[in-house]
Amino acid sequence: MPFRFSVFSFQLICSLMLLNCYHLTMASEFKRYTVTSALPYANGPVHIGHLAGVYVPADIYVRYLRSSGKDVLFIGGSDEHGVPITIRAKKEGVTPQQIVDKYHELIKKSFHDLGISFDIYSRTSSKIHAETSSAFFKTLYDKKAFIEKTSEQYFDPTANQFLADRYIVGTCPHCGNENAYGDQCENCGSTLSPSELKNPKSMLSGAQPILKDTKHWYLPLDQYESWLRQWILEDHKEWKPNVYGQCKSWIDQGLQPRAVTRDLDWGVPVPLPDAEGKVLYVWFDAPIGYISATRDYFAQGASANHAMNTWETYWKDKDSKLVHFIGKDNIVFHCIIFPAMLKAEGSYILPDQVPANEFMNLEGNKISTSRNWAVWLHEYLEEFPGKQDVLRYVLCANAPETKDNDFTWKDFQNRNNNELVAILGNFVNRAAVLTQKYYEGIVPALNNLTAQDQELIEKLKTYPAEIAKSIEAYRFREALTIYIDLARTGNKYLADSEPWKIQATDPERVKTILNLSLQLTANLAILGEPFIPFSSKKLFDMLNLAPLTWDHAGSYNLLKEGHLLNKPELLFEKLEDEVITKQVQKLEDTKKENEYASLTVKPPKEAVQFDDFTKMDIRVATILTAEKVAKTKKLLKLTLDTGLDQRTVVSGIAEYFEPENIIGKQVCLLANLAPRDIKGIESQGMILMAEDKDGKLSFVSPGTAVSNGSQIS
Ligand code: B3M
Ligand code: ZN
Repeated sequence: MPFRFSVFSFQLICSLMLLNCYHLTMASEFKRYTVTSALPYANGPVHIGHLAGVYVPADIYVRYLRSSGKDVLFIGGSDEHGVPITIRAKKEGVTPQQIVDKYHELIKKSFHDLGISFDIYSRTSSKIHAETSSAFFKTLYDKKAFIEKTSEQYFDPTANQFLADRYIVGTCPHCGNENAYGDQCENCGSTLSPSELKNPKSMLSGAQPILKDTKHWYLPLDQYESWLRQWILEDHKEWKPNVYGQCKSWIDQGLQPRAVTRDLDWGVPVPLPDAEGKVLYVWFDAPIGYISATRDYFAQGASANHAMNTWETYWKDKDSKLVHFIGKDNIVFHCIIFPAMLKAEGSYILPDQVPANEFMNLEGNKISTSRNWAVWLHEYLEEFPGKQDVLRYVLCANAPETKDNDFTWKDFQNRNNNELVAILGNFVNRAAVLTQKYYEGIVPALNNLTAQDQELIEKLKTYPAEIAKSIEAYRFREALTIYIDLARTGNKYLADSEPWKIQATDPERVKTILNLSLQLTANLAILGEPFIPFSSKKLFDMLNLAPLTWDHAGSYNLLKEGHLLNKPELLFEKLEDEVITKQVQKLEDTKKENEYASLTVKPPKEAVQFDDFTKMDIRVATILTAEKVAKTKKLLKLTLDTGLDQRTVVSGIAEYFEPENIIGKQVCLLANLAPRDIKGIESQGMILMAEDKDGKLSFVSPGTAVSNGSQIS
């Protein structure tokens, strides 16, 4: 906690100091762009947190660059190594390769269906990646960039293998949680090392692990400290405050050598003769995955717009701008460790920008894969067919660019209904429908321009540069706000000029108004492409135009007089409450399931002697009357026929039973419990109940009717 606090307070200071510097980077100094987006672990599907943090902003950036005629290569792929994958495989009783095959395909398809426009979506279990990453390691090894260290690590003598931190469970030294992992306690959130756990146990065999010597290769980050200090803290003051702040905090704490190999049987084998059973650490090979993906792309045959280059152009040419889109938990790896690796290798360029986002929460809680607290992309695509742009829009409008943000279904509905439908859809629809109605879909003439028209034209001209400026500064929310403002301007223009009112009296004026409205619609199609590409395509189709690039935007001459439009289509539709309620309900169900799953059977009580048991006089009795005890929620006042007498018992079961439904029921009664006063009523005994895992109560009754007063023994 104190560590996190210091990062946070530092970020605050930075945001104040750096607010002005961070939008100064200009796009124009570079000849081409190498844009990477974090490689998701192929051990589960992708959710809205991944999208808002990484893929939606990266895709907006890339689409904008392409539309601006820039040479850009957009790289993605699955991260298929690492312990979480082997754990998942073990749990499901399959091989790690089967796990990654399944999720790689699922992730790849869902990205494609959302319109994330990778030039390549590769994977790190590929041959080309094994080659690229082992060659990288070998180069560093040959340059003597590593130090070798032997240290004691936990070893499972039964399973005969070294244990990754995640494979060790034990008691947390901070909170006493008995199921803490070797790297982290999920109960109190502390970061741990396996040696801190009390009673460590191997998750593989349950055996108590022993300490055993093992040799590993380390990247001596301490040797890069002064270089990193200069390169980040001095030369990259324009980095986002959250990124810069985390880097500063890491560097100021002092950097330590980091092991880049592991004892594990899943990963890229360490390419050295004395390294049997050792693989590259996943965070060593994964970022090299960006490079292997680029090689993969060129090996498969690059498309015409890249074919004049080689993979090396994008990684070694100083005129290439390298940009890493990541989430905040990946900052240290992309800003410190990977650059140190690249620097050690010597022939690569370094990232110019690392626009990391903070986290997106869901309905007030942290997104969690293990607790299924997420909106999964593949499920969204199934449940909201044709609504890719709504999700893209909402995740950008609410992106966690400077702080954690919250996704709520209510906000999703509001933004769809009040912004996409009411502002953008409404404007475009009015322009298209009126053109159909008055001119059978033919673009009317632009006649004399009034002051109002001139004002619109002048304003329109400013939008492309304004939106571009925000995108180039990685302020995608701001860019989207400006974009929607253009549609708002269009609505205002129509509302002020009221063509529907003057069509009868001044048809020539109406032609100009609609011509300009259609020109504005064409601009909305161009400028919207990075954000809402599916709707942009629909707009171009509606306008019967081939898609236009960014440099056309700002013009009011995109549609010629006499050009025939296609039939108008609705761009967006209103989302009704039922749709949203269903999603909220789904999350409520998940919450209940989680609560239920977290309850466990209570541990056994201490042993008692038979005599202790026989002291209790337990008898069968029948409920004669039942009524709620006034001013209480839980209590029922019962009259029981015990065979011995009729007596009153107060019982805390009102939340589970309606009084009228239990009359006549036979129950078991602890009859010799000393009478107690409950809410002013003398309760003479206690009814036995079974309590379920989730707290639900039911009666303990004899299997068949027996006479009241029968004893239980
Ligand atoms: N797979 C971690 C993550 O999803 C990781 C990113 C790798 S980027 C090279 O948080
Ligand atoms: Zn703990």
